[in-house]
Amino acid sequence: MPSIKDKIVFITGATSGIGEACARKFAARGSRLILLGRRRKRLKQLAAQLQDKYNALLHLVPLDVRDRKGVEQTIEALPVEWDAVDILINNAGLARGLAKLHEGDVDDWEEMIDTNVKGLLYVTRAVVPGMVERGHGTIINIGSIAGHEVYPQGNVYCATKHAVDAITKGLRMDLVDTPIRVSTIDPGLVNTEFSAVRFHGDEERARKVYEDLTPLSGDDIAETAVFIASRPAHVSINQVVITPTCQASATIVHRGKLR
Ligand code: NDP
Ligand code: 8X3
Repeated sequence: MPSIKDKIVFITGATSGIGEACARKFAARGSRLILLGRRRKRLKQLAAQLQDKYNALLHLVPLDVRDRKGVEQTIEALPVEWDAVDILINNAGLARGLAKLHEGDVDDWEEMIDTNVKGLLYVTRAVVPGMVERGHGTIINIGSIAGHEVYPQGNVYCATKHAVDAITKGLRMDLVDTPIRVSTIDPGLVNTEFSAVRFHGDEERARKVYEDLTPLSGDDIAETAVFIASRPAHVSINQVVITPTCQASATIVHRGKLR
Protein backbone atom coordinates (compact mmCIF):
# COMPACT_ATOMS: atom_id res chain seq x y z
CA MET A 1 0.00 0.00 0.00
CA PRO A 2 1.52 3.40 -0.96
CA SER A 3 2.47 5.44 2.05
CA ILE A 4 0.97 8.86 2.74
CA LYS A 5 3.93 9.66 4.99
CA ASP A 6 5.53 12.99 4.03
CA LYS A 7 2.83 13.63 1.40
CA ILE A 8 1.54 17.20 1.34
CA VAL A 9 -2.18 17.22 2.19
CA PHE A 10 -4.11 20.47 1.70
CA ILE A 11 -7.28 20.45 3.83
CA THR A 12 -9.87 23.23 3.60
CA GLY A 13 -12.17 23.76 6.58
CA ALA A 14 -9.67 22.28 9.01
CA THR A 15 -10.83 24.22 12.08
CA SER A 16 -13.64 21.82 13.05
CA GLY A 17 -15.57 18.67 12.29
CA ILE A 18 -14.56 16.54 9.32
CA GLY A 19 -11.65 18.76 8.25
CA GLU A 20 -10.15 18.78 11.73
CA ALA A 21 -10.54 14.99 11.95
CA CYS A 22 -8.78 14.65 8.58
CA ALA A 23 -5.92 16.79 9.90
CA ARG A 24 -5.52 14.48 12.89
CA LYS A 25 -5.75 11.23 10.88
CA PHE A 26 -3.30 12.34 8.19
CA ALA A 27 -0.92 13.79 10.79
CA ALA A 28 -1.00 10.44 12.58
CA ARG A 29 0.20 8.82 9.31
CA GLY A 30 3.09 11.28 8.99
CA SER A 31 1.65 13.50 6.24
CA ARG A 32 2.63 17.15 5.99
CA LEU A 33 -0.41 19.41 6.25
CA ILE A 34 -1.59 22.69 4.78
CA LEU A 35 -4.56 23.68 6.92
CA LEU A 36 -7.04 26.32 5.77
CA GLY A 37 -9.91 27.92 7.68
CA ARG A 38 -11.13 31.35 8.75
CA ARG A 39 -10.77 30.93 12.53
CA ARG A 40 -7.11 31.75 13.08
CA LYS A 41 -7.10 30.83 16.78
CA ARG A 42 -8.55 27.38 16.09
CA LEU A 43 -5.93 26.77 13.41
CA LYS A 44 -3.15 27.69 15.83
CA GLN A 45 -4.57 25.50 18.62
CA LEU A 46 -4.90 22.53 16.28
CA ALA A 47 -1.39 23.09 14.94
CA ALA A 48 0.05 23.12 18.47
CA GLN A 49 -1.72 19.82 19.27
CA LEU A 50 -0.56 18.15 16.05
CA GLN A 51 3.02 19.28 16.56
CA ASP A 52 2.96 18.11 20.12
CA LYS A 53 1.40 14.71 19.44
CA TYR A 54 2.76 13.79 16.00
CA ASN A 55 5.66 16.16 15.46
CA ALA A 56 3.67 17.25 12.41
CA LEU A 57 4.99 19.62 9.76
CA LEU A 58 2.33 22.26 9.10
CA HIS A 59 1.59 25.32 7.03
CA LEU A 60 -1.40 27.36 8.19
CA VAL A 61 -3.61 29.37 5.84
CA PRO A 62 -6.11 31.56 7.69
CA LEU A 63 -8.37 32.36 4.74
CA ASP A 64 -11.96 32.50 3.52
CA VAL A 65 -12.41 30.26 0.45
CA ARG A 66 -14.90 32.82 -0.90
CA ASP A 67 -12.03 35.29 -1.27
CA ARG A 68 -11.11 34.52 -4.88
CA LYS A 69 -8.05 36.77 -5.05
CA GLY A 70 -6.88 35.62 -1.61
CA VAL A 71 -7.14 31.97 -2.65
CA GLU A 72 -5.33 32.56 -5.96
CA GLN A 73 -2.55 34.65 -4.39
CA THR A 74 -2.06 32.40 -1.37
CA ILE A 75 -1.77 29.22 -3.40
CA GLU A 76 0.42 30.89 -6.01
CA ALA A 77 2.72 32.13 -3.24
CA LEU A 78 2.98 28.90 -1.24
CA PRO A 79 6.55 28.48 0.02
CA VAL A 80 8.53 26.19 -2.29
CA GLU A 81 8.63 23.40 0.30
CA TRP A 82 4.80 23.43 0.40
CA ASP A 83 3.78 24.01 -3.20
CA ALA A 84 3.78 20.41 -4.50
CA VAL A 85 0.39 19.43 -3.08
CA ASP A 86 -0.15 15.65 -3.28
CA ILE A 87 -3.67 15.41 -1.83
CA LEU A 88 -6.35 18.11 -1.83
CA ILE A 89 -9.32 17.67 0.50
CA ASN A 90 -12.03 20.16 -0.48
CA ASN A 91 -14.02 20.04 2.72
CA ALA A 92 -14.87 23.67 3.66
CA GLY A 93 -18.61 24.06 3.40
CA LEU A 94 -21.81 24.75 5.25
CA ALA A 95 -25.56 24.72 5.28
CA ARG A 96 -27.48 27.83 6.33
CA GLY A 97 -31.11 27.51 7.26
CA LEU A 98 -33.79 24.99 6.43
CA ALA A 99 -36.68 26.79 4.73
CA LYS A 100 -39.16 26.56 1.91
CA LEU A 101 -37.60 28.04 -1.18
CA HIS A 102 -40.17 30.81 -1.54
CA GLU A 103 -39.53 31.82 2.07
CA GLY A 104 -35.75 31.34 1.99
CA ASP A 105 -33.15 33.87 3.05
CA VAL A 106 -31.19 35.05 0.01
CA ASP A 107 -28.14 35.85 2.18
CA ASP A 108 -28.12 32.21 3.33
CA TRP A 109 -28.27 31.04 -0.29
CA GLU A 110 -25.39 33.26 -1.31
CA GLU A 111 -23.23 32.08 1.57
CA MET A 112 -23.82 28.41 0.68
CA ILE A 113 -23.31 28.87 -3.07
CA ASP A 114 -20.23 31.07 -2.59
CA THR A 115 -18.62 28.65 -0.13
CA ASN A 116 -19.68 25.17 -1.24
CA VAL A 117 -19.49 25.75 -4.99
CA LYS A 118 -17.44 28.82 -5.83
CA GLY A 119 -14.94 28.43 -2.96
CA LEU A 120 -14.36 24.78 -3.87
CA LEU A 121 -13.83 25.82 -7.50
CA TYR A 122 -11.36 28.60 -6.62
CA VAL A 123 -9.21 26.21 -4.56
CA THR A 124 -9.42 23.44 -7.16
CA ARG A 125 -8.52 25.80 -10.02
CA ALA A 126 -5.48 27.03 -8.10
CA VAL A 127 -4.16 23.64 -6.91
CA VAL A 128 -4.86 21.21 -9.76
CA PRO A 129 -2.63 22.73 -12.51
CA GLY A 130 0.43 21.96 -10.34
CA MET A 131 -0.78 18.37 -9.97
CA VAL A 132 -1.16 18.08 -13.74
CA GLU A 133 2.34 19.51 -14.25
CA ARG A 134 3.83 17.05 -11.76
CA GLY A 135 1.72 14.14 -13.05
CA HIS A 136 0.60 13.27 -9.56
CA GLY A 137 -2.28 14.01 -7.19
CA THR A 138 -5.48 12.97 -5.45
CA ILE A 139 -8.47 15.26 -4.99
CA ILE A 140 -11.11 14.33 -2.43
CA ASN A 141 -14.23 16.48 -2.41
CA ILE A 142 -16.56 16.28 0.56
CA GLY A 143 -20.01 16.14 -1.01
CA SER A 144 -23.07 14.81 0.77
CA ILE A 145 -26.05 12.51 0.40
CA ALA A 146 -27.67 15.90 -0.30
CA GLY A 147 -25.81 15.71 -3.62
CA HIS A 148 -27.75 12.55 -4.51
CA GLU A 149 -31.21 13.40 -3.23
CA VAL A 150 -33.21 16.47 -2.33
CA TYR A 151 -35.15 16.76 0.93
CA PRO A 152 -37.91 19.19 1.94
CA GLN A 153 -36.58 22.67 2.73
CA GLY A 154 -33.05 21.62 1.82
CA ASN A 155 -33.40 23.11 -1.68
CA VAL A 156 -30.34 25.36 -2.05
CA TYR A 157 -27.97 23.34 0.16
CA CYS A 158 -28.90 20.24 -1.86
CA ALA A 159 -28.31 22.21 -5.06
CA THR A 160 -24.80 23.12 -3.92
CA LYS A 161 -23.99 19.49 -3.13
CA HIS A 162 -25.45 18.35 -6.48
CA ALA A 163 -23.04 20.91 -7.96
CA VAL A 164 -20.13 19.35 -6.05
CA ASP A 165 -21.15 15.97 -7.52
CA ALA A 166 -21.20 17.43 -11.05
CA ILE A 167 -17.86 19.21 -10.56
CA THR A 168 -16.27 16.01 -9.25
CA LYS A 169 -17.51 13.96 -12.21
CA GLY A 170 -16.51 16.67 -14.70
CA LEU A 171 -13.04 17.03 -13.22
CA ARG A 172 -12.53 13.26 -13.32
CA MET A 173 -13.41 13.24 -17.02
CA ASP A 174 -11.11 16.17 -17.73
CA LEU A 175 -8.20 14.43 -15.95
CA VAL A 176 -8.81 10.93 -17.30
CA ASP A 177 -5.61 11.03 -19.38
CA THR A 178 -3.53 11.94 -16.32
CA PRO A 179 -2.53 9.93 -13.21
CA ILE A 180 -4.63 12.25 -11.05
CA ARG A 181 -7.53 10.73 -9.11
CA VAL A 182 -10.75 12.53 -8.23
CA SER A 183 -13.06 11.25 -5.48
CA THR A 184 -16.02 12.31 -3.41
CA ILE A 185 -17.01 11.22 0.03
CA ASP A 186 -20.73 11.79 0.45
CA PRO A 187 -21.81 11.50 4.07
CA GLY A 188 -25.16 11.45 5.79
CA LEU A 189 -25.47 12.58 9.41
CA VAL A 190 -22.09 13.45 10.90
CA ASN A 191 -21.95 14.97 14.37
CA THR A 192 -19.92 18.16 13.89
CA GLU A 193 -20.64 21.88 14.16
CA PHE A 194 -22.62 21.54 10.90
CA SER A 195 -26.11 21.75 12.43
CA ALA A 196 -25.21 24.54 14.85
CA VAL A 197 -23.96 26.52 11.84
CA ARG A 198 -27.05 25.59 9.80
CA PHE A 199 -29.33 26.87 12.57
CA HIS A 200 -27.29 30.04 13.12
CA GLY A 201 -26.02 29.02 16.55
CA ASP A 202 -29.23 27.44 17.91
CA GLU A 203 -27.43 24.66 19.82
CA GLU A 204 -30.62 23.11 21.18
CA ARG A 205 -32.09 22.67 17.70
CA ALA A 206 -28.73 21.33 16.48
CA ARG A 207 -28.59 18.80 19.31
CA LYS A 208 -31.99 17.41 18.30
CA VAL A 209 -30.66 16.45 14.84
CA TYR A 210 -28.46 13.80 16.48
CA GLU A 211 -30.86 12.86 19.29
CA ASP A 212 -31.58 9.16 19.94
CA LEU A 213 -29.24 7.88 17.25
CA THR A 214 -25.58 7.13 16.71
CA PRO A 215 -24.36 9.50 14.01
CA LEU A 216 -21.12 9.29 12.09
CA SER A 217 -18.14 11.11 13.55
CA GLY A 218 -15.59 13.25 11.76
CA ASP A 219 -13.14 10.38 12.33
CA ASP A 220 -15.34 8.00 10.30
CA ILE A 221 -15.05 10.33 7.31
CA ALA A 222 -11.35 11.04 7.88
CA GLU A 223 -10.57 7.31 7.92
CA THR A 224 -12.35 7.00 4.58
CA ALA A 225 -10.23 9.85 3.20
CA VAL A 226 -7.04 8.14 4.39
CA PHE A 227 -8.21 4.90 2.73
CA ILE A 228 -8.88 6.65 -0.59
CA ALA A 229 -5.55 8.51 -0.53
CA SER A 230 -3.52 5.41 0.29
CA ARG A 231 -4.80 3.13 -2.54
CA PRO A 232 -2.28 2.01 -5.16
CA ALA A 233 -1.83 4.57 -7.96
CA HIS A 234 -4.00 2.63 -10.45
CA VAL A 235 -7.00 2.53 -8.07
CA SER A 236 -9.45 5.44 -7.96
CA ILE A 237 -12.23 5.21 -5.37
CA ASN A 238 -14.61 7.50 -7.23
CA GLN A 239 -17.39 7.90 -4.72
CA VAL A 240 -18.14 6.77 -1.21
CA VAL A 241 -21.66 7.25 0.15
CA ILE A 242 -21.54 6.78 3.89
CA THR A 243 -24.34 7.04 6.44
CA PRO A 244 -24.87 5.93 10.00
CA THR A 245 -26.45 2.46 10.11
CA CYS A 246 -29.71 4.01 11.30
CA GLN A 247 -29.97 6.23 8.20
CA ALA A 248 -31.35 4.86 4.91
CA SER A 249 -31.76 8.20 3.11
CA ALA A 250 -31.78 11.90 3.91
CA THR A 251 -35.32 11.58 5.27
CA ILE A 252 -35.42 7.99 6.55
CA VAL A 253 -33.67 8.00 9.90
CA HIS A 254 -34.44 5.54 12.68
CA ARG A 255 -34.25 7.03 16.17
CA GLY A 256 -34.13 4.86 19.27
CA LYS A 257 -32.79 1.37 19.74
CA LEU A 258 -31.95 -0.74 16.69
CA ARG A 259 -33.73 -4.12 16.82
P1 NDP B 1 -18.22 22.04 10.55
O1 NDP B 1 -19.11 23.23 10.66
O2 NDP B 1 -17.81 21.36 11.80
O3 NDP B 1 -16.92 22.40 9.70
C1 NDP B 1 -16.98 23.22 8.58
C2 NDP B 1 -15.57 23.70 8.25
O4 NDP B 1 -15.64 24.50 7.05
C3 NDP B 1 -14.99 24.56 9.33
O5 NDP B 1 -13.63 24.24 9.50
C4 NDP B 1 -15.12 25.99 8.78
O6 NDP B 1 -14.03 26.76 9.24
C5 NDP B 1 -14.96 25.72 7.28
N1 NDP B 1 -15.53 26.79 6.48
C6 NDP B 1 -16.83 27.16 6.37
N2 NDP B 1 -16.93 28.23 5.57
C7 NDP B 1 -15.67 28.54 5.17
C8 NDP B 1 -15.12 29.55 4.35
N3 NDP B 1 -15.91 30.48 3.76
N4 NDP B 1 -13.78 29.58 4.15
C9 NDP B 1 -12.99 28.66 4.73
N5 NDP B 1 -13.45 27.67 5.52
C10 NDP B 1 -14.79 27.62 5.74
O7 NDP B 1 -19.02 21.03 9.60
P2 NDP B 1 -18.59 19.64 8.92
O8 NDP B 1 -17.25 19.24 9.36
O9 NDP B 1 -19.71 18.71 9.11
O10 NDP B 1 -18.58 20.09 7.39
C11 NDP B 1 -17.51 19.81 6.52
C12 NDP B 1 -18.09 19.46 5.15
O11 NDP B 1 -18.86 18.27 5.26
C13 NDP B 1 -19.01 20.51 4.55
O12 NDP B 1 -18.72 20.65 3.17
C14 NDP B 1 -20.40 19.90 4.73
O13 NDP B 1 -21.32 20.35 3.76
C15 NDP B 1 -20.08 18.42 4.57
N6 NDP B 1 -21.05 17.49 5.09
C16 NDP B 1 -21.36 17.49 6.43
C17 NDP B 1 -22.28 16.57 6.92
C18 NDP B 1 -22.71 16.55 8.35
O14 NDP B 1 -23.75 15.93 8.66
N7 NDP B 1 -21.98 17.17 9.27
C19 NDP B 1 -22.87 15.56 6.03
C20 NDP B 1 -22.48 15.67 4.66
C21 NDP B 1 -21.58 16.58 4.23
P3 NDP B 1 -14.09 28.32 9.64
O15 NDP B 1 -15.47 28.60 10.17
O16 NDP B 1 -13.01 28.46 10.65
O17 NDP B 1 -13.77 29.03 8.36
C1 8X3 C 1 -25.26 17.11 5.31
C2 8X3 C 1 -26.23 15.98 5.38
O1 8X3 C 1 -28.71 15.39 5.19
O2 8X3 C 1 -28.10 17.30 6.61
O3 8X3 C 1 -24.85 17.33 4.02
O4 8X3 C 1 -27.98 17.48 4.22
S1 8X3 C 1 -27.83 16.58 5.34
